[in-house]
Amino acid sequence: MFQMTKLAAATLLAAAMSVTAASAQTVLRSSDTHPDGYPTVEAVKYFGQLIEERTAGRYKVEVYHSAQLGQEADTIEQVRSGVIDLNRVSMGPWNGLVPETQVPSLPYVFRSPEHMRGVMLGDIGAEIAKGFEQHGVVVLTYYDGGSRSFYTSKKPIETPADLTGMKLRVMQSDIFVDMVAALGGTATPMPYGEVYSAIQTGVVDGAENNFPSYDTAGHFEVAKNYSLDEHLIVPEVFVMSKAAWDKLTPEDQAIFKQAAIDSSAKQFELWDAQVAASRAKVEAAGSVINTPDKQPFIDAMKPVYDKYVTDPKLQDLVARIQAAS
Ligand code: GTR
Repeated sequence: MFQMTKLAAATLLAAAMSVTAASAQTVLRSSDTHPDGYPTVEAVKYFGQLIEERTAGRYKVEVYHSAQLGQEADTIEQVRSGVIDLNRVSMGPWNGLVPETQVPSLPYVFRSPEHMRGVMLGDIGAEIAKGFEQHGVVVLTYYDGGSRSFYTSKKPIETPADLTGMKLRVMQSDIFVDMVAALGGTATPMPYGEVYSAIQTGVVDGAENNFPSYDTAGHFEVAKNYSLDEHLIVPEVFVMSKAAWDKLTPEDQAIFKQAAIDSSAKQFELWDAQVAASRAKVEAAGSVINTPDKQPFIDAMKPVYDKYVTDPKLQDLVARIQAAS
C-alpha cells in the first residue's frame, strides 16, 4: 500500500513537472494590419526572435498579420483590455485617446522620416509614450511609416485647389479630417481594409499613404496618380498591453525594451529597401508620380495647428520637435 502511494506520488509529480515544462513558455499574440513580409510585420517577428533567445525560450511571439485579428481600431481595444498582448499600429488612431499623439500626427511637423526617427527614439518619443500608460498599454518602440502623400483615381493633385470637390479616405482621426478640409477637400475616415473597394467603386476619389502601403494594399491598381506632397510623417507604434507588461519581472521588462529598440533598427533598414522597391513596382505598373510644390500645402495647414495645438504642453512639444536636428 505504501509502495503504491509512493508510485502514485511519483506519477503525480512527473505529471506536474511536465505541466510546468509545457507552460514554461508564454506565447504573446501580436496584431498587424499589413501582410506577411511587410517591414513592420518582419520587425515584430525579429523582436520575437530576440526575446525568445534572450529569455532562453520563456517568451515567444506569434504575429497575426493581414488584419487577422481585426482592423486597427478594434485591435487597439483588444490590446488595451489585454485580449491580445502586443500590437503594431499607426499613431493616428490613438489621437482621440492620447492627446500627446496628436503632435507627431500633425501635417509637416517633421522635416523628413530621418528627423522623425531621431525625435521618436529620443526623449520626446519617451515623453509621448508616457501618455499611453493610463490607457492600458506600454509603448515598446516606434517604427518608420515613411511619408504619406495623396493618390487619386481620376485627376492628379498638383495644388491644394485640385482637392476642391474631391472625397479622400483618411485614417480615423479628426486631425486628418481637418487636414483635408483645410486643403479644400472632403475627408472620409474609414478602416484601411475598406479603402481598395471604396476607391474602386468611386465612394472616394482617392486616399493617402506611403509607397509600401500604396503598393501592398493594391491601391495603385485603382488610383494611378500619386502626388508626392508628403503631408504626413506619422510614426508607427509598437505597444504591449499593460496587463501583460506588469506580469514581467523588471529583468524581463528590460529585455523586452531592448529587443524592441533593436527591432526598430531592423525595421528602418527593411523600410528603406521597401520604399524603393514599392516605388519601382508601382511606377512599372503605370502609376504616375508627380512632385507638387509643397509650400502651398504647408501654408494651408495653419488652421489645423490653430485648432489642435492650443494646450501649452502640446505647443511646447511642437516647438521642441521643430527645433530638434
Ligand atoms: C499604413 C500604416 C497602417 C495603417 C494604414 C492606414 O501606412 O502602416 O498602420 O494605419 O496606413 O492608412 O490605415
